[in-house]
Amino acid sequence: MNSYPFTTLIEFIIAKQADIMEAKGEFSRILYSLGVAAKMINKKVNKAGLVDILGAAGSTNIQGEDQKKLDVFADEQLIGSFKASGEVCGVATEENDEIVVFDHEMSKDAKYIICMDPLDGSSNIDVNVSIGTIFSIYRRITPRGSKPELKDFLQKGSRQVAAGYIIYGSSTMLVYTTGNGVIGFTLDPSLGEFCLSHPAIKTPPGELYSINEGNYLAFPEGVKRFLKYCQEKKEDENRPYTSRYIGSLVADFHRNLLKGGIFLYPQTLSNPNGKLRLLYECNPIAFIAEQAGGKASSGKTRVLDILPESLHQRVPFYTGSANLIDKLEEFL
Ligand code: AHM
Ligand code: MG
Repeated sequence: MNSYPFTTLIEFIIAKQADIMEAKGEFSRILYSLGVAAKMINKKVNKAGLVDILGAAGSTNIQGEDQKKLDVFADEQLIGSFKASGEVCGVATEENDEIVVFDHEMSKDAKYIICMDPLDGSSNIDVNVSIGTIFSIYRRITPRGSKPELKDFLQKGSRQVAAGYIIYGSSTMLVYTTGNGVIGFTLDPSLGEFCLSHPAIKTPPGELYSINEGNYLAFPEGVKRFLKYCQEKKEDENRPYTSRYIGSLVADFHRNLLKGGIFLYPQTLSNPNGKLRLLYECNPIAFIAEQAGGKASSGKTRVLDILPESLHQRVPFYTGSANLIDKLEEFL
């Protein structure tokens, strides 16, 4: 009998292995690899300020290793971990212009590909603000044994078999879905284990809105009208709503997921197609939003129905509680 009062990620994986994806332990191995990389990244993120101080005198740290930007470090950790799992044949990441193909012996028969943003919101690291890792898993289209191709990555978000994020915040959490609800694990730093803390996340109706209002003048008229609606006084509807914006997608989304709210990133002057990337930012978050009972839209269509045309494609992104997305769509 386990004396530790929580179910750890490993215990959960073993218990649920038969229920998820194709019941052959493939997802378990991917999730396990992700958990290991997440702990390595978490350790580095926690030391970010310190590493800067230690690295300030030159480009090497006290062990004599080259100082690496944290997002590059995260990218390398995750790629290394997924490669070692043997279940992933290639990845697309924010850090690499092209797809990264794993062609060593172990992974050539693997049938999954991953799209990921290794460290989203990384400009927030320097100021101690929450950041995250976002991932999205698809079954490849090309035959096993062959090299994965671009078309394996350009699948609609509705074809994701799993997606999730890790938030490096006041605590570190792993939140994911395999299309059967949303589950959250919190890292117990004393044990170094992710522990089941949120067995079934459902997003409540929302009264929070999150947007970078500095871009207001470039917003579509419908978004401007929606913002005015949020700010109007109407006591029986609890308006004005509260505005909360961190500037880290994972942190903004995570708060709204648990408390209820809407996150908006419309087109702007500098990003006429929106800023956020469809494959490794919007799609995984949209999958989680829907699985928690919320919605995700580009303003024109359901995000998960968009057929991607390129790896780093951007899209206007609206996600969160169903009541607020429905209301926004009335204005749009
Ligand atoms: P990044 O991938 O370069 O880190 O940018 C993505 C981040 C998101 O986390 C966040 O939602 C958005 O950029 C914030 O943008 P802005 O600073 O324009 O509000
Ligand atoms: Mg990003």
